[in-house]
Amino acid sequence: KEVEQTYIMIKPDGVQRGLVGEIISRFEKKGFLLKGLKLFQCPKDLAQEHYKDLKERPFFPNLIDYITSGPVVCMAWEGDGVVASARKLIGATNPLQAEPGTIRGDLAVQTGRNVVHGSDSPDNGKREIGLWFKEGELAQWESVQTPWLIE
Ligand code: DAT
Ligand code: MG
Repeated sequence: KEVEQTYIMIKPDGVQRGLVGEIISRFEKKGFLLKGLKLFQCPKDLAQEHYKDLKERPFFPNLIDYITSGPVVCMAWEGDGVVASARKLIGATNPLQAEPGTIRGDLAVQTGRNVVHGSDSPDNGKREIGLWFKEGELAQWESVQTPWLIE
């Protein structure tokens, strides 16, 4: 069975606010495996494809402007249960409703500036990693920590 992967992205507000290290740290410390990482200026068509399920929503144009307003940090993280666990680490879409201890609960106040994205299902994890990373951009490696995290 394939190991589960999720697409995590630090949005332009997270980059501008100097939260890149802090956000990466949360996933690193949890014990997931980093498979891909890059700073990237997202073109409009990619942002639209990424959020295509939301294209009829009134906030869609704003969302696309926001995501393309500056560089983002693209990440692929791997591990059993990583999709749901990353969503928990990230917290609710509206940061005012996100629990303290979550990334959005601790670091953001508005839905339109909620600093980070995480895939909502393993299928979307695969789809989004395929969208944001090119062939050869993911690293094949094993962490020396793995035997100390997984029995
Ligand atoms: P999430 O990012 O928690 O998966 P989502 O997939 O429903 O949430 O929406 C994607 C992004 O779109 C979200 O992070 C911020 C924006 N968004 C969602 N609902 C919104 C709303 N009601 N008003 C403004 N922006 C919204
Ligand atoms: Mg979503």
